[in-house]
Amino acid sequence: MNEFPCVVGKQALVVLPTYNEKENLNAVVTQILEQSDQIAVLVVDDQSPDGTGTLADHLVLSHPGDVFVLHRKTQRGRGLAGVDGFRWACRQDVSFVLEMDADLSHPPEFLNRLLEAASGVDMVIGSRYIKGGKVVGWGLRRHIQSRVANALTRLMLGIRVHDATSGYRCFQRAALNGVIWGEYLSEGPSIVEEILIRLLDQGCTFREIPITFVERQKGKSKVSLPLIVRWIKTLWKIARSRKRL
Ligand SMILES: Nc1nc2c(ncn2[C@@H]2O[C@H](COP(=O)(O)OP(=O)(O)OP(=O)(O)O)[C@@H](O)[C@H]2O)c(=O)[nH]1
Ligand SMILES: [Mg+2]
Repeated sequence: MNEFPCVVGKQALVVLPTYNEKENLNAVVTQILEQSDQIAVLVVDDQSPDGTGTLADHLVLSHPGDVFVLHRKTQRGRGLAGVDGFRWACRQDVSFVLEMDADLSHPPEFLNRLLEAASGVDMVIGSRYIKGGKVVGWGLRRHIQSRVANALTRLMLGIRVHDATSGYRCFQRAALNGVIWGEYLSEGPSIVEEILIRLLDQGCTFREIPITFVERQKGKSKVSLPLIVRWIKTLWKIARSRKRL
């Protein structure tokens, strides 16, 4: 399958990193496309053992021009996949690039609100932690984990974003293009914070809008203790590398 076709006649492209999301992919892609005929989707799969990549190929065939897939063959990682997906997206003739998780934690109903809020700013963050934002389905431990991750990010990077760890975002393609071609430290989920800080350091503007985050109903989370430890170490490296600039 040609991995570098073009997105034609769309306003926005959603980058959707996937690893073992076979149970969610059809639903999330269908719901995204239902929101607007101006939105296309790029699935970025890391050779998921459960066959998510094959399902993505079928979706490309059943939604020509609306769904695209990038099959990564090198080292897997949420961060590596995100950067490759954004680089692919930045080569396309779209005004906006969005990112979201494929597990339906980021409800596609908010896509149009993110896009509407993006006029006049470089980046819109779908926030759980401003008035109107919500999380559904988490126990106390997950709430604490997420709040601590946010506080740590804000402290270590010295930023005042309410939901600095949110991976539900919309970027002006031009702004993203200005930061995405450099070297990144993150192989894993800290890519969310690393891209955020790159944009802020470039003087990019942002706005947060409330979203509802829904705990995944199907498939398994890829978050584990070693991944959290690596996230903290990489965040530390990101903070130190900024001080050296
Ligand atoms: N391509 C790719 N995608 C990944 C990888 N790890 C995670 N993802 C995707 O990144 C998104 C977020 O991963 P999740 O496992 O849901 O992690 P999370 O949303 O940070 O945490 P939870 O709230 O526990 O679900 C999902 O769409 C995953 O399929 C990876 O190594 N490669
Ligand atoms: Mg998730």
